[in-house]
Amino acid sequence: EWDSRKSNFRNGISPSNPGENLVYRPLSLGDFDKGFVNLLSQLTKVGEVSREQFEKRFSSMKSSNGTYYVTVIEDIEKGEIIGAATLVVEQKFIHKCACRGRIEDVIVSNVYRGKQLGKLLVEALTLLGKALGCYKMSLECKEENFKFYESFGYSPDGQHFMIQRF
Ligand code: 16G
Repeated sequence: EWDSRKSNFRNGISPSNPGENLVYRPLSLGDFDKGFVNLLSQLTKVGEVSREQFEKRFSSMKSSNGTYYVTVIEDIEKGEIIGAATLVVEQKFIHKCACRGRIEDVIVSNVYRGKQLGKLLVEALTLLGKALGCYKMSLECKEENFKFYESFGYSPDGQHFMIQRF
């Protein structure tokens, strides 16, 4: 749906044309067998995720209409998921019951780095969030990635994330 929207991609790369043998699309059920979960383990600890758990989470996300936009890049020659990123649209009461967009779990397989795919994922989801009417977009990242995200219009806002792990 967002493919057709006006975008500002450069270098010939776009959501509808992510590169040779590559397709950018929403996550689908079959992606369990295409290494989606495995790819996420390049981002953080994933642990054991069974097919059943994956399918349950997939349909739960899908049924919470308009909240989760999990997108993937597939290498169709290999039948492998090599990139992924998620837009979460969080509903608020503030800002006249607006929504806040969060970019989460951005990962490109290390074999496919340097092909502007991270840029593609982040730009596409940022445009999608904007098109969906989010009043702001945010993401968490390491300081070393600030430059990368700044190139898409993100900037530190003086607030710092505080976390508690369980
Ligand atoms: C990064 C990710 C975040 C992900 C977290 C996992 C981006 C922009 N940020 O902060 O979405 O959930 O790493 O790390 O992709 P954790 O396992 O330590 O929570």
